[in-house]
Amino acid sequence: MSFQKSDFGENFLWGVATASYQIEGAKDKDGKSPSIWDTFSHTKGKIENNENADIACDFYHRYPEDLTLLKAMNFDVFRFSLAWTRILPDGIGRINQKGLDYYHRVIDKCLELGLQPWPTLYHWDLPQCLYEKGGWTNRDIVSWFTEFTDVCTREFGDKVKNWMVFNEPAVFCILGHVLGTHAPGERSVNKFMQASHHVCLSQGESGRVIRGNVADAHIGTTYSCMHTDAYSKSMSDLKAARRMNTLLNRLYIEPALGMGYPVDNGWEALKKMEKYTKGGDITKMAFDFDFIGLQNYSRMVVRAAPVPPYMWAMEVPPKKRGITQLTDMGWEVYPEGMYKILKQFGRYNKKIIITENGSAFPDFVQKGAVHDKQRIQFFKDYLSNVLKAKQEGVDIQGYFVWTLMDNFEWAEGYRPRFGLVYIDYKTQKRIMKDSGKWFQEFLR
Ligand code: GCO
Repeated sequence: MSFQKSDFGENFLWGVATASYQIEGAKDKDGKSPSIWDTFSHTKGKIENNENADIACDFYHRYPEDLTLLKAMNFDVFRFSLAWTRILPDGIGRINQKGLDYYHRVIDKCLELGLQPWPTLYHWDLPQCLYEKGGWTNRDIVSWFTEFTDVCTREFGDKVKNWMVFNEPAVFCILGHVLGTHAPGERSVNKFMQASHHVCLSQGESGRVIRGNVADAHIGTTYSCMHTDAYSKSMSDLKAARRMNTLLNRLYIEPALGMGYPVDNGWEALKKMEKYTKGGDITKMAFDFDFIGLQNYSRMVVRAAPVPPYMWAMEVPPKKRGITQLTDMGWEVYPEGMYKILKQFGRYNKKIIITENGSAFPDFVQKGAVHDKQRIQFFKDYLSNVLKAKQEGVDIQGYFVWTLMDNFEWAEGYRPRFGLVYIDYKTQKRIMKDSGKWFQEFLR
């Protein structure tokens, strides 16, 4: 399908997304305290090549240049996250003015350039000191997180109207608490259940704080979503795919929509959640978000597993299925998955903004340019599936690219490059890739 910008509608929002820990650097600057990601990345063996984001893209100092590049590519929206450790270095209580000042500078630069600032309150960099008190597994985090929300929204609420509570609860709960591949590196199903429940509670409560503090706020929260397919037509594989769908796509959104936990799906383990649920929690988890942030990269093919890595279901990795079209993350390029997951989420009847979509491919600088053809094709194919779902009536009102520039890709370190802008990490030189130029033309 060929398409142009106007096919998406006049008010459709075009943006790019980033996250504090992945780009800012300035690890100890101006009173910032360590986050769980500082600790985790400095623990030997956790990150490819033992890399860390102490410097990353040095966005902390180079934001004027980077935001100017973003504007040059003709986007309207800059999605970024607020580092809790810069604003409340002790997690709660003492406010660090220098941290607030930094985000004021970033926000003011956006406004000066005519970019809309869209902050996310939590993109995984929990203060280490709060982790030491149990982090997401401690129910007190609901009040810690609402305090952080309160400080941020009172401070920035007159300039910033678009807010997102979480980035991808499923990822930081599963990878951080069961698989142990992300900070804080826990491997416990019980901790995962506890953390998930406190995340769902915080989600609703934080939404209410924003609503109370910010006049005319437009409030959302984001979810990592993946269409799930069964590996075979056998009953057991079909059931496994259903359970995986619940874990990946339903567990964190349905409580927010007032539907409670999705216990209707034959995933017995989910009933454990009741252990942590107190009277009134179901109501507290619900909040009338203005939009859902949907983030999609690939799909998952699932089959029944005899042992429970989690939930008696396991992924059949693309390589094992003979898929050759893989990104540098080893993910299958599957544009139809975007369409399918949008149709699934469309059934919730809420406004959707695609708050992340993108791909990592090997990039090379040739005579000062980066010819990333594969990435351009990826965007064309995914965008045409977005358009198809939109034309069939799914209420999609924006699309944000992951990501502005190459950055620290969590456990994978700096190897995968997702940016529209190439970074030379030795010199911090920025080069707009051909994909950035493609958007520049497309959005002109
Ligand atoms: C996520 C995060 C990003 C990642 C991106 C690529 O969606 O996991 O929001 O921080 O870098 O998704 O993996």
